Amino acid sequence: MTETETKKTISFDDFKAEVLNDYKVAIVSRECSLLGRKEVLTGKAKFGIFVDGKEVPQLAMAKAFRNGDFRSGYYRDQTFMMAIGKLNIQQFFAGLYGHSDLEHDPMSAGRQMGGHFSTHSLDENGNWKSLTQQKNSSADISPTAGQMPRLLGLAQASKVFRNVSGIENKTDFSINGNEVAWGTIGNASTSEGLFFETINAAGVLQVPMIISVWDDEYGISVHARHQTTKENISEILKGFQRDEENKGYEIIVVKGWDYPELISAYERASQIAREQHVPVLIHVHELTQPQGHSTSGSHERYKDADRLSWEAEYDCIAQMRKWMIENEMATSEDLDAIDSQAKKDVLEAKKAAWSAYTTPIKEERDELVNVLKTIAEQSPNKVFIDKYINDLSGIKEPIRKELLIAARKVLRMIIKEAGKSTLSTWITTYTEKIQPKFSSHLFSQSDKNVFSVSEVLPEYGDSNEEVDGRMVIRDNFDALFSKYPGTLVFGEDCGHIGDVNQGLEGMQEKYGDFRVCDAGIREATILGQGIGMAMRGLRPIAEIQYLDYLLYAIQIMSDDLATLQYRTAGRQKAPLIIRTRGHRLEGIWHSGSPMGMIINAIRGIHVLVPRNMTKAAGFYNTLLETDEPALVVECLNGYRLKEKKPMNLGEFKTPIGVVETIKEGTDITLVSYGSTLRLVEQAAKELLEVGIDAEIIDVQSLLPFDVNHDIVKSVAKTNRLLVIDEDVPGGASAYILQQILDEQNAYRYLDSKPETLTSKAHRPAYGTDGDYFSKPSVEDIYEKIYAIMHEVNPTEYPQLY
Ligand SMILES: Cc1ncc(C[n+]2csc(CCOP(=O)(O)OP(=O)(O)O)c2C)c(N)n1
Ligand SMILES: [Mg+2]
Repeated sequence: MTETETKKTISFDDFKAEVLNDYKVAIVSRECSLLGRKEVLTGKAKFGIFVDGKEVPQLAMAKAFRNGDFRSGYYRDQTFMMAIGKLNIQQFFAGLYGHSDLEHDPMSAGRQMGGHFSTHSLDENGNWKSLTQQKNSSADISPTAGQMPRLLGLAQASKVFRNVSGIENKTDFSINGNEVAWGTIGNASTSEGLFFETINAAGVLQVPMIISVWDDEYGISVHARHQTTKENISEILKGFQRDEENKGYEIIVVKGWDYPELISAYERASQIAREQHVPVLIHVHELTQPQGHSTSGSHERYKDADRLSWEAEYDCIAQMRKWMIENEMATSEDLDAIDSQAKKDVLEAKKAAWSAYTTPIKEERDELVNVLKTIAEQSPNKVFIDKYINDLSGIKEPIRKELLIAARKVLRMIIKEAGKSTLSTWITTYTEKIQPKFSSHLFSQSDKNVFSVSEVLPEYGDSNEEVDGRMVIRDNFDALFSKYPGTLVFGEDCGHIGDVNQGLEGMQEKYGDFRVCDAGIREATILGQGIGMAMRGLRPIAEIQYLDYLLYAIQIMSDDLATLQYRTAGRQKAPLIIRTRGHRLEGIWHSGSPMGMIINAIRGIHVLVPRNMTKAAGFYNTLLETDEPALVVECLNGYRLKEKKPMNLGEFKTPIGVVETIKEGTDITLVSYGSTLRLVEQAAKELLEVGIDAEIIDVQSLLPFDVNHDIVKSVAKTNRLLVIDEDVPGGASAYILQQILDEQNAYRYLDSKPETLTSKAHRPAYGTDGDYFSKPSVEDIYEKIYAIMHEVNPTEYPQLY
């Protein structure tokens, strides 16, 4: 053999080995899908959704995927995760069973149904790992196309890292912006608005993003003819194709069963995105679903015989196998051997996963049975307790719910017996141990959480000069941008003109348009940009121009950002700041204050409602020292109000979760926040004239709420409580009341009925009269308080009406 021939043989052998290995991954993954379905149908797992029919393109994607890259995909990507080495068979089954231990189900510790994938960006203490040393997958969410906005941000981070200098710890997050963000989405899910919004935004931003559309012609039972114009997503997106004159996308179409074509398509896509920062769409069509959509239902109900037989023939693994044999990569016998080995491996790992899942619970059951036996021995209720013992002991594979039901039911029977304290201790100890498995990490548990930052008061010089509030915000941002090079802000009108209220005036000139930039009108993907970039170590501030338009983004805030720490059991974070402005100003869409809706939709994100720009600036200063996401609502009518400008810009800090008493008083506690506070202050002043002395508390932070329970201390003094809020009746005021009465037990100190004063149930009408007749006015507040005091002392405060 000549030297070249030897080289050729070696490289052919290497290639062959790689192909065989790929085949093995595909087969193992397929076997997992088949056995996974059985596990659900036999009742061991609750729900299954698998990759079968889409294995081969995922092998190709995995080959092009490098360390530092990120995936933002959906529930079909099990083969990909296996191919990049981030999901093994046992973990696959642990996820299917819902094993609530991160060691076993590293994807979500059993919090997400199987098929929702992730990797660990954080160590057990919540600190960043070096993301450039590993392959990364952002944690999946179930809402179709919900992965798209985040994908945009993950890709944009590379662009920022390549173009902005001075970012700290940069190499842990990026090597010169060479990382690609890989999206996957089902064909039917491309019907969602979020898909089109993201496609457009990435084309504008020119970011290294590669979207694979796994096209199997269906979305559950609904055929492409109901989903996509021309039934062809790449065809209708052709206008996005870049050309000599215009930037745009590279669009690639490839058959999902053509292994060699897939490999070259993915290599090409990777190169284009990685080197040129050009987004790529890969339309992978002719894919199948051998077992149908999920374990709920069968596809024979909606696919005809022709389709089913085409699917059998064009099953991507069957085609890969055929290609391997035709090209002498392997004989049919070789492949059969791989198949049968895979079956054995999967079965074994499945058993191990089941045993790991059930063993600790069985041990806990045995422990409880022993406790119950001891109690039964001394109890007049022995026969009844024995029944519980027998039932519990007879459960072959118990779950924790069954343990607690038995224990809690028995506790009721022995409430007056000696064994009671043993059992109640067992129940509380057990619950304390188990509850965190289901409830931890809604917020950061690291040492950088919001409670780790102490208050720093603003410092003022000798001058009493006051400036427009927007200047306090602007100059504070200036200080922050120079202090933290990884900080960037983007939103509608944020860049060139420095936001609609000039709070960012001059910042783009100073810090460049990668850090202070305009965005298209597309709130959901502005949010997504923020989430993705925050997940890659940057400190984005996503600006939503008006609070009223946050609704476009709230789905992503609720489904993605708010759940991120929780759904990864603390292994991913996105410390994103969302800046917006709201509360009363003018008209139906520039005066809303739907805070009740917001706080209830986004538990997992802090919600801060500063009454002026100094307080707002202080929140930004605090947040940038923490690792948590938060929404800051600036007062829309506060930018032109005068405030003294602090000297320690960028340094003073408003504490989070702490209320502030802004006027002391003895007769009634008034609780409010934001723009309404100014009216409350005015009403309180006028009430002093008739001898009513109210105490005013600024909530400042709706989530978390008054962690020191200061409001109840005030109520203990005044014995009366009124919550004033410009949200709808039963909105944020109901939440505030629940916190004060229920959490803080303020009912014990009340001598009058606790009340709320809110806006009308409709949206606020336009104009000054519209505001007066829609939102609480100074007179409304005055009279409400007066009426409460009238009831207390009718002689002193005769009825007004
Ligand atoms: C917003 C939203 N609506 C509905 C669903 C229920 N759902 C789950 S998967 C699915 C079909 C998705 O089809 P496709 O995008 O083609 O992906 P495939 O399952 O075919 O891979 C639907 C309607 C959902 N998860 N999210
Ligand atoms: Mg589909």
